[in-house]
Formats: sequence, C-alpha cells, structure tokens
Amino acid sequence: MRALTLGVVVFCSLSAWNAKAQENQQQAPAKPIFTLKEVMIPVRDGVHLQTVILTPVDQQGPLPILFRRTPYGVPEKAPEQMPSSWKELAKDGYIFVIQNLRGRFKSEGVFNLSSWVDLKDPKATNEATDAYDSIEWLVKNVPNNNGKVGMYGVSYDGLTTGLTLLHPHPALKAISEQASPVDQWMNDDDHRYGALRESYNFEYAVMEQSDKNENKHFDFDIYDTYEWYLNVGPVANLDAKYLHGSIPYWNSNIEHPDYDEFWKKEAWVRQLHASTVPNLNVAGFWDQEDPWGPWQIFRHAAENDPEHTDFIVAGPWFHGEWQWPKADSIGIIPFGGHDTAQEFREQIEAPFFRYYLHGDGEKPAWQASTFQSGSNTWHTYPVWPPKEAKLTKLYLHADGTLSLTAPEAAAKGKQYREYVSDPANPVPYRERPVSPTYPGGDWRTWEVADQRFVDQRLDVLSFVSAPLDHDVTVTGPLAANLIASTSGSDSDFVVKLIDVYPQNAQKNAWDDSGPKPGQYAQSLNGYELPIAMEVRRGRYLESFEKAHALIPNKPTGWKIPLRDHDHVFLKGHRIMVQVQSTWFPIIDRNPQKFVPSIYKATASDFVAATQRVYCSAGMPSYVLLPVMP
Ligand code: PG9
Repeated sequence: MRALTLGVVVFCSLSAWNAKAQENQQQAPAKPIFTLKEVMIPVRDGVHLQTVILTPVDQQGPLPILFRRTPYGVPEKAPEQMPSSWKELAKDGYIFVIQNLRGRFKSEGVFNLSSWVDLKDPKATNEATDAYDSIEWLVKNVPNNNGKVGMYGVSYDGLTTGLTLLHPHPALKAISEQASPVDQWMNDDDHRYGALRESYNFEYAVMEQSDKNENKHFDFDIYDTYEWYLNVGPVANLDAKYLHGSIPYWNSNIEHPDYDEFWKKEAWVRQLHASTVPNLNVAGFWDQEDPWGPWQIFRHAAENDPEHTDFIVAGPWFHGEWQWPKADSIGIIPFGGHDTAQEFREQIEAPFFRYYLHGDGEKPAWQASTFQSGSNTWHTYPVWPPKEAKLTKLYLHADGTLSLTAPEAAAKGKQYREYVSDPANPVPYRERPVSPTYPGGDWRTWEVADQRFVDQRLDVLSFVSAPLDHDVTVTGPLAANLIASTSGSDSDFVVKLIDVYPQNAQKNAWDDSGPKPGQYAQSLNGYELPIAMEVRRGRYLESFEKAHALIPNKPTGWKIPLRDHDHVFLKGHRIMVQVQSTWFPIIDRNPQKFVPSIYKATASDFVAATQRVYCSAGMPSYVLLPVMP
C-alpha cells in the first residue's frame, strides 16, 4: 500500500487525504510548526539514504527522535498543519525523521523489496543494518536530541520497524511495529499458505519496482479487473504479455512457487526468539494486507520476554485504519460511537512512547489490548490468548446448518455437501466490478463486505446456525478443520466465518421519504459480516516445501488457520460458515489438475472439479472457536 509522505499513515487514498489537508489549510493560518532539513545519511557500504528531519519550531530541551523508514517517499516541505496521526505524539515533543529506503527516490542503492537480514555475514547490508547505521548517525548529528530513538510505522514502514528487532542499535529504546508482514509466502500481502495473492502481488510489485521515483499504478485497460485477470488467463501470461521480465520481485515469485530457501530467508521472523526492544505490535482484524505478521512478531518475541516488553494491540480495523484521522466505523459497521483511532493514539501509542522515550508515565500493565468488535468495547488481557477461553467446535451439517452438536453416527442420507468449482467462472472475492487494488478506496473494506453477494452461487456452500440465545464471545486464534475431497488432483478450499445480523438489526436508516438511492442496499438488516476468512491450497497440505498431488475424491483433512480475533456474536445474530474453492482475482485460480508449478500452467490445465465437504460423525467438519465464559 502506498504511504503518504507525512504522518505514519499508509495511504490508500491520497485524494481523501489531500481533500482533508486542503480543508485544514483553508481553516487555519499557516504557521510553521516544524523546520525541515533534508540530509543524505551514509551507511556502511557507502550508500547514502535520503532523510528528512522535522524539528518542532518550539523545541526547548533535548527531545527523542521518532524515526520512520519508508519506500513510499519523504515530504519535500514541512507540514503546515500537524498531521492527524502525529497529533497525540507531538504533544510530548519529538523530532520526527523520515527516510527513503535504499533504492527509492533519491536514496542510493537498489530496492529489492526484500526482508532478508543475513545475520551471519558481517558485510551484508539490509533494512536492519541501514536502520542501525542511520540511528548511529542521527544520535550523533541531530542537534538537541536526547539520545533515545523510537521507530514506528504501518505496513512497509512497520516491516522496517520490526526488522530492527534482529539487530537493534543501543539507542533504539522502543518501537511500534504496525501491520508488518513477516513471511510473504506463508501469509499477508503476497500469498496465503502458498496460494498466490495474484492481484495484490502483481499490482504491488509493479507499483514499487517499475519506477524508482514513483509509486506507479498498473494501467488497466478494462474497468472490472476481475474480467481483466480472467482474460489474462494463466498467471504465466502476466509476464509474457505485460511485464516481460521487468519487475524483479514478480520474477522471484514466479521462480519460487514452493516454500524454498528463498522464502525462508525472506521470512525474517524465523530468526526472532526474544523481545530485544520494547515493542507495541498493532494489528487490524480486517486488515486486507497484513493481518498476520504482527501476531507472529508478538509470539516470536514472547518466546523470551523476561522484562515484559512485548505488547499487542488489535482492533476492528482495515490496513492502517488506526492511524487515520478518524476510525468510528469500518465500511458500514459502526464502532458504537468510539473514534478508535484517536483512542488508540491517545491512550495507548502516545503513552507507550512517552514511557520509553521521555521516561514519563507507566508501562502498559497488560500484554494485549483489543477493541472488541460486536460489543464495541476496549479490553485488556494480562496474557494472550486469554486462558479462560474454551476451544469449542461448531459443526457443519449436511442439511446446511451449523451447531455445537456433532453429526450423529446413525444419521441417514448423504453426509456431505458438494459443488462444482469451475476455474472458468471463479467466485469473485468482492462484488464486481472489482476496482484496481490502488488507489481506489473500496479495496480497503472488502473484508467487511456483505457476503450475500455470493451466497446464492451454486459453488458457494453456506452453513448457518439458529439465532443465538445469548452473546457468544470469541477471543483468541480461530481455525477451521474441513474433511473435504476434490475430483481433481489439486484444489483450494476457502472458509469464511460470518456474523449474520438479524433482519431487524437496524431501524430505518432513512427518513419518512424512504431510502435514498443506494441506502436500502446499505442497511445492516440481514448483513453477512465476515469475521475471519482464509484459503488453503491442496498441493501444500502435506508439505510447504514440496507440492504433492491430491488423490482424486479422497476425503482429506484441511486445517485452515483463521488467525486471532476478539468478536462478540450478539444474541439474535446467527453464525454462518461459507465454503468455496475460488476467490478471484485476489487468489490465483488453482488449475485443479496437479502441475509441477501453477505459474507454468497453460490454459488447458485448468479443469472443473467436484468438491465435497463431509459432515458425518466419522468425518466431521467444524470451526474451532475460543469461546469466553
Ligand atoms: N502492504 C504493503 C506492503 C508491506 C510490505 C511489503 C509489501 C507490501 C504496504 O502497505 O506497505
């Protein structure tokens, strides 16, 4: 995602931001709040990194430095208004420093889009050594700094923050990693357990590697990108028809379909086994890009955390929403009157840095804090996941119901449900027309889109519970366990856990004149809100390192992790599970016939397959929910 030049926020919608900035500019007289100085910081291999230092004009004593490293560009001039994501921090006083990564904009060197930190090679340079060398330079050269540095940032800027945990400079006293990816084959932006995030991976690599001085969007010639990707055909055609080998990161993806040494080196979190710097991890439950990484960093650092300096905050947010000017809803789902972004920044983020960088206040008394969806309330947990959560199985039944009761051994009739999955007609991951990933705004909220748009498709199975007679609170990691088969020799299964609102969830949102155009469709009545969604690719069920063919029609266990959540299914709501085998174009189409590499598949390899989900006593399929007492 594209970051903004100012502020921590990663920018999905520059236009919205610019409009806000213009509005602010019109309202208030421009009075300088920072002085801006641009420097080229030398690092160990002689490369110079373009860096901007923003010093508060009213600085009195020595201040800590808050440092952010980005591939998206640094500001050319000092902001005239305090960026909204800095407001709460700025009250405590910081020197803000923003740096372009090597190979981006005026920074020298090559931008590899790589997270590899080679700790064994003393001569290696990478994002961790660049951060180290830059901090060394900053504490020695920035006038009137107090010798303490903090780092923070969302997404790529969160990644460069998180990477410092592997090789921290002694002056780095606290970091806040926010939505950082950690293993781009396993999850987050580029793949999900080896299934390629086709549209995201392709569009992002093009955006960051086609021009050193720009974040450049791919120029689609068809409005609906679902149609565009379908017309492209097999993944191999993206390069053959459009890129012609010009985008190194895309080439690497195509050359490394399996979880090989290339991806294991990229998976930097595998080297993290202790909390080396106090870290406030931040994750969004509906983060459409990096929902998984922060939890992994949190868990890896927790392996050895005697000083209790490893924290996590999570909320009902899209990617980076907690740094937006306001976060009182996601899509049309309201947060009960809370501006969760402001509350997060004021009550969690600013006090965290205040404690570690100014030596003022107290350290968080919890390990995890969440803004729980459904109940719309803040919670703290001494440990995550909370010990009192009880793992509970919610079974899928052959009659399309979902319940706590396991299928009966004596049940008569078909004990499975089936559908035909056809790669020629894949299930769209969001309602068509599907806009390009960036810079439009609708990408941000697709994970909360009402799933009624697919529930009548014959290749989507829905299982639904009775209305709940009490609130069900689910706190901790969720998972699905399907027993399923395919008539093909490779295949995908996608599981979605959905909160179904009652038909009368919302009183008329419109006035006596009736709904305005578009309003009727936007009601929460009967809304099918996804709480967790994930895909698994059959070829990697046995091993991530080596793909295996599936045995056609053989019932097989599909373990589908659904990540950490904190959600209340309210009384009167129903719980739904949807199962499908395509999710396009966010996930590339599985040919459903085993081929050594899907990225070399040709059009004739793609075949329709009959998919079965078993729901019998001997072969039960269920979701596993950590239910709070
Ligand atoms: N999700 C984006 C990204 C981060 C790291 C690597 C690749 C992509 C981002 O928003 O920066």
